[in-house]
Amino acid sequence: MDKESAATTDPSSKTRCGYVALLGTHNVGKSTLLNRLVGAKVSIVTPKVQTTRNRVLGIAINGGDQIIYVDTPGIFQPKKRLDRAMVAAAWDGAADADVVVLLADVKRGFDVNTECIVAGLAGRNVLLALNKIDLVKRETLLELAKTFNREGIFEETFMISALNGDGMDALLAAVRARLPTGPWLFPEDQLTDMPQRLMAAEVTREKAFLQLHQELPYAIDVETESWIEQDNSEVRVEQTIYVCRDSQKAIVLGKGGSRIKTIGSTARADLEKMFGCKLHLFLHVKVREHWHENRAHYRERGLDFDA
Ligand SMILES: Nc1nc2c(ncn2[C@@H]2O[C@H](COP(=O)(O)OP(=O)(O)OP(=O)(O)O)[C@@H](O)[C@H]2O)c(=O)[nH]1
Ligand SMILES: [Mg+2]
Repeated sequence: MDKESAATTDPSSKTRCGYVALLGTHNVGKSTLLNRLVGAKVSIVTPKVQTTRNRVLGIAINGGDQIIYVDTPGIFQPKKRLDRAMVAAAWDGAADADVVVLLADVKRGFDVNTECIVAGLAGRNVLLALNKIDLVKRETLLELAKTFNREGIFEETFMISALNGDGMDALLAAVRARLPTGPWLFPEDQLTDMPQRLMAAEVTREKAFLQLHQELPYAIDVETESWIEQDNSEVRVEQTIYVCRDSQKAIVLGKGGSRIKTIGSTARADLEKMFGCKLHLFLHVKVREHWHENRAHYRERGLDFDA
C-alpha cells in the first residue's frame, strides 16, 4: 500500500484513518460487505466460491474518518498456483491492517477453513461478524456465537446481513473506535485504488461467472485490452475473455453468440453506472492455454506468482 504517495488532509487534524481487513473463507460475503460499507460497487460478487482473486481496496468516509477496507480472496486449503497466490494475498491484507474483521456465514458455521483462519490470527485482536443473519433463526445465531467465542480471540461479535444492511451501525462504530488517529491517506472522492481497466475486467468476469457453470468460471480470465475516451465523452472498451481450451471458447460464446452477448450487455450496463458515461464494450474470446502460469497475470493483480 503506497501510503507515502497518497494524498493527505491537514496533518494537524484529529481525524482517524486506517486499514480494515475483511477476512474469511470463500463465499461468506466479504465483497458484499465491502460494497455496502463503501456505498458503491467496488468488488465483484457472485454466488460462486473464489470470486475475488486479489486484494481490493474500498475507501469510505464516515464522520470525518477515512476507513480503507481491504477485501480479500477467500481463505481455504490451496492446491493450484492461483489458489496459493490468492490465499497469500488474503493473509497479506490482514498483516498490514489496523483492524481485522473475520466474516463467517451463519449457514455454514464454524467450518474447517474458518478454524484454520482463526488459528492463523492467533495473537491478533479480531472482530467477528456473523453474516447472512437473514437466513437463520435467532436461537441458531446465539449458539453459533458461543461456538466461535470459545476460540477466545474475538474482541466483539456482530450479527450482520451485508445483503440487507442489518447490524452495520454497530460494526462500523467498533471499527472506527479502533482506527489510529492520523490524516487521510486518499483523496476524499476516491473509492478504490484499482485501475479502471482492471475494474472493468473484473465486472466482465463477474458477468461471465454468473453465466458459466461447474469448472468453467475458474478457467476464465478477463483483460481490458484498450480503453479509449472519445471526443464525444463516450468510452470504447475492448476486452478479451481468456479460456484454457477450444471447447470452453464455444461454451463462452454460446449458441449463435448468445452467451457472450448477455455477458457483454450486463457488463456494459454496470460499467456505465460505475463510470457515469456511455460505454461501448467489445468482447473477444481467446484460448490462452496456460494463463494460470503466466507471471504477468499475477504481477498486474499484485499477486505473488511464487506464493
Ligand atoms: N442471504 C444473504 N446472502 C448474502 C449476504 N451477504 C452475501 N450474500 C451472498 O453470498 C454470496 C457470496 O457473496 P460474496 O460477497 O461474493 O462473498 P465473498 O466472501 O466475497 O466470496 P469470495 O470472493 O468467493 O471469497 C453472494 O451470492 C451474495 O449475494 C447476506 O447477508 N445474506
Ligand atoms: Mg469476494
